[in-house]
Amino acid sequence: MNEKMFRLDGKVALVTGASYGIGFGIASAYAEMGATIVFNDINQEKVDMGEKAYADIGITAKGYVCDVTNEEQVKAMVDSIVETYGHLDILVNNAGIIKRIPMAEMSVKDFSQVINIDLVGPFICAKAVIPHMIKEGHGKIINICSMMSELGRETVSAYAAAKGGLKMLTKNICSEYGEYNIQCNGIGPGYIATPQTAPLREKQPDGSMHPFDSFIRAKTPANRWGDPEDLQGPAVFLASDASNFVNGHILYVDGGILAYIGKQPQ
Ligand code: NAP
Ligand code: GCO
Repeated sequence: MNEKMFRLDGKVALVTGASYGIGFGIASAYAEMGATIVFNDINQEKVDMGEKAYADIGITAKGYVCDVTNEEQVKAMVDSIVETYGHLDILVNNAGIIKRIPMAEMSVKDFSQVINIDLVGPFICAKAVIPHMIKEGHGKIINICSMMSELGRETVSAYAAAKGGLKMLTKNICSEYGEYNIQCNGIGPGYIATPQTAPLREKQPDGSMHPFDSFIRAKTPANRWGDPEDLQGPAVFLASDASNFVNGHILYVDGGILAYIGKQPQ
């Protein structure tokens, strides 16, 4: 056992939807551990923003304009990465959206869009990289799941269905491709302070805390929201040789929410 097991030197990592937010945090950590970083976003403006954000912290990261729901674009991106760098060792299926609408009021179009990006997208990306990983004799696929892979709550039916499905897709990729030395695991973040959750943390007109903000702090033993940085260590572990016998596992990084009934109201 030595610390090099946690290094990513010589590895090429694709992190989807990583211009900012959780994906940016994970990709930055991979670069610090020696990996070559590539990422995608759905338009050139966001890709340019992302490449500059990485450059501002001393990381060279190539960005691709690619919608994870578009199989042709994903295949072209993955083929370009392999042609450019010779291999693709790590895929983080991070790109995702949420729509907070009561289920009975949600349109099929909105429900389907969330499922498409949050579940079909990871399928498309994993399907594109697996043949290359089989050829290389190794690979790491990390799916960014959610507490909603385990729990429901009002207004997030599509998201919970997608993230629950992503948990089982993770277990199935493990089952089907583990024999090729491909490990597929999930990370289940708790409530993380990113643009996706900004509406849940907005101050009220009177300057008080958003009720959901208070609620989450009371449900979290750590009594705080997580930051993308809280996910960096777990993400490096699952991308490194240190986790070569970990497969089909969802690692919850939630400050203890899933273990806790919640603080008694004072
Ligand atoms: P975010 O700030 O909203 O960032 C999501 C990223 O995904 C953005 O860069 C977005 O690009 C990109 N994206 C969206 N649709 C895409 C598509 N079709 N193709 C390619 N890229 C696409 O979200 P986040 O909070 O960082 O979350 C990242 C992942 O963690 C998501 O899967 C989310 O479900 C999951 N998660 C988040 C939390 C949390 O509390 N924040 C907790 C658990 C799990 P645009 O900006 O161009 O839309
Ligand atoms: C919500 C939040 C959550 C988080 C995360 C929790 O509206 O409940 O957006 O879904 O994003 O998925 O793990």
